[in-house]
Amino acid sequence: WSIMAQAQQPFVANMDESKVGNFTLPNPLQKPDGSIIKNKKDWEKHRGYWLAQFQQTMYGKMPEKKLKQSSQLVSRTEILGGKAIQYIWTITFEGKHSISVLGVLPNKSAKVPVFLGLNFCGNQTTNTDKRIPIFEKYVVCNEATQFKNNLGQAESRGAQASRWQFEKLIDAGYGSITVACGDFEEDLPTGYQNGIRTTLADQLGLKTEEWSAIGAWAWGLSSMVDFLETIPQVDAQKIILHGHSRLGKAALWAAANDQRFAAIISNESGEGGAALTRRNYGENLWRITNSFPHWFLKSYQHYAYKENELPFDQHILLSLLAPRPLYVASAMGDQWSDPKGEFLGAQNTEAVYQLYRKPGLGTVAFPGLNAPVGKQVRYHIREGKHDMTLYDWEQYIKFARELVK
Ligand code: GTR
Repeated sequence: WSIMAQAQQPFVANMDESKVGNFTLPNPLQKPDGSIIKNKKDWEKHRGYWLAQFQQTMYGKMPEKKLKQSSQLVSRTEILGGKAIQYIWTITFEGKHSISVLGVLPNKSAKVPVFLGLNFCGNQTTNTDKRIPIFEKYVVCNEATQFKNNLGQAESRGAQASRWQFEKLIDAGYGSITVACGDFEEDLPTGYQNGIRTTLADQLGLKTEEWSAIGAWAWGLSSMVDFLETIPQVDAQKIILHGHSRLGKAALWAAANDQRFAAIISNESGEGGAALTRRNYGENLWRITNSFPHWFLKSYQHYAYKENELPFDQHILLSLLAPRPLYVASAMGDQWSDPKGEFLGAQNTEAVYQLYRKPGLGTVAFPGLNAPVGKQVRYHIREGKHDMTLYDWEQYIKFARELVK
């Protein structure tokens, strides 16, 4: 069977652990000349090499220039019985591209740590408050009554509220900040045309094909840090970045490039996220680059069924987050994301975390259901489907309390 013939067959994901195949992971500490990095100083000199590999092969370049942002407070409203203030801001980059940011912060003047994450389907899906404008761009959600032709309807208010848990966060002393990923780039192959890769191409100094939708979302997350640094109620040293699924992939890429994120949570980010690409289980490189060609550089497709030739694997992306707290989570009912591959991605960061005298996962045994393992690098697999649930949030709040001080 040639690779071409294999790629032309209808895709059937391997879900059989005995058919995963053998592979050797690249060593994050090994330099191209074969020498091995032994301390954090040398790792810090070398990490740019790995970033460049991911930039050239997978997610594309990241713009280095900072843009001029102007922000406008659209509304400020007491919510949750006065416990919290809901903010809506419009941010405009270089006078050319505007986005809408939703913030829910405790109703007090002290600076608070915040959870920051992109949402899939518009800020109005996080909460039923009618003041939140309905997102008017293309979204991947399409449930019959809530969305029509991939556009949010009035019924979409609060449609994904369980993924946000604002009240839990407020009660625990955290704020929450979110933006729709589509405000930076709509999630479809032509999305770049009215996204920042096009509207800000001159200012950012990159051609659209030099980077990707995941790159654009990741850049958006970094631009949110620039913005949050200007908000007096936010402790910008304590931004906990989270992302579910494709937005988890973007969160990991953002935090690899931008060290200002204090901690990172990858919720079921799967293929192209926390899961090892060399494991043939669930979604694979061929499938993801065919279903979502805009997420990565075009050239990434060349590694389909040649994953062993990749210069890196996703454990190295996760290692680029060291020494910051990292939480990787899976769901039993989400085999498509390859839970074991996500676990191994997290586990194989150990060599780099140890350079900082930080424990990695500290176990090679795959844990049972709803039984988090690790400390600085943490992992759980919960029961249930592909989602971000109250159970997940309870673990993330605990993680933030213990490690983001
Ligand atoms: C799936 C995709 C996954 C994951 C997921 C999601 O269709 O195959 O890689 O990103 O979508 O974002 O929910």
